[in-house]
Amino acid sequence: MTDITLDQNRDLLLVVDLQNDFCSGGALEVPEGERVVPVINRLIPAFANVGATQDWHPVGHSSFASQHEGKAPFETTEMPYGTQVLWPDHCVQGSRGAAFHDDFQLDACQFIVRKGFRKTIDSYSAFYENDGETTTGLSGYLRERGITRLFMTGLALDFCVFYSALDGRREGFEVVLINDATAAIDLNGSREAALWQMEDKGVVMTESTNILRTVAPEVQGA
Ligand code: VGL
Ligand code: ZN
Repeated sequence: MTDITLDQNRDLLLVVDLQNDFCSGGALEVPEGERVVPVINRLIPAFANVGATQDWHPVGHSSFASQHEGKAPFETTEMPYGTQVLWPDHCVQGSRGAAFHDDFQLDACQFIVRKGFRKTIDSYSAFYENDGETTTGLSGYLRERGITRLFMTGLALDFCVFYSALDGRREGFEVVLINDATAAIDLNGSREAALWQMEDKGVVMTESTNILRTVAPEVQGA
């Protein structure tokens, strides 16, 4: 695989939803989600620009199956903005499950975008809520900082990482997916579908070693 040389002025490492509820034992666990934590920690020192997203739902959020009579987690329902997967209650604001994984080097993050805080609408993407219109403000923020290329990591590959990557493309950013720094929920083949659609939209696929190989040993991280 080809090496990717970073341009510190314009590249940003985006860490999506590296929260307890998406790791083993969490309310919406991604199988072995925590496996990505050391990979991401190794990548962090290689980047001058690092940011994170945090899934941040109020109690009784409309994406929770518990709010829909007769519905079980992982079933779907129709919302005014389209079809919505219903999830177990997860990432409730202020809860232990919503906190970042303890080992994640959060101190390196220059910003945290919280999303999913409006009770009646879910938000997978770091850029837009699930209506595809309501913005989080992230693209304006990144543009003002001169960022043009996003390196995507975190959880879950087939939901929040996927929608963030596609919206990043839609907003005109170059997007690179660091495969071994993500893990999938994989609901009904959603992992394969996400990978295929990302490639189709011009998301570049790579592995962390293709980036780490190009940086000096002293910044290759822990
Ligand atoms: C996510 C489902 C619900 C994610 C967040 O971070 O991928 N997935 N909320
Ligand atoms: Zn959520």
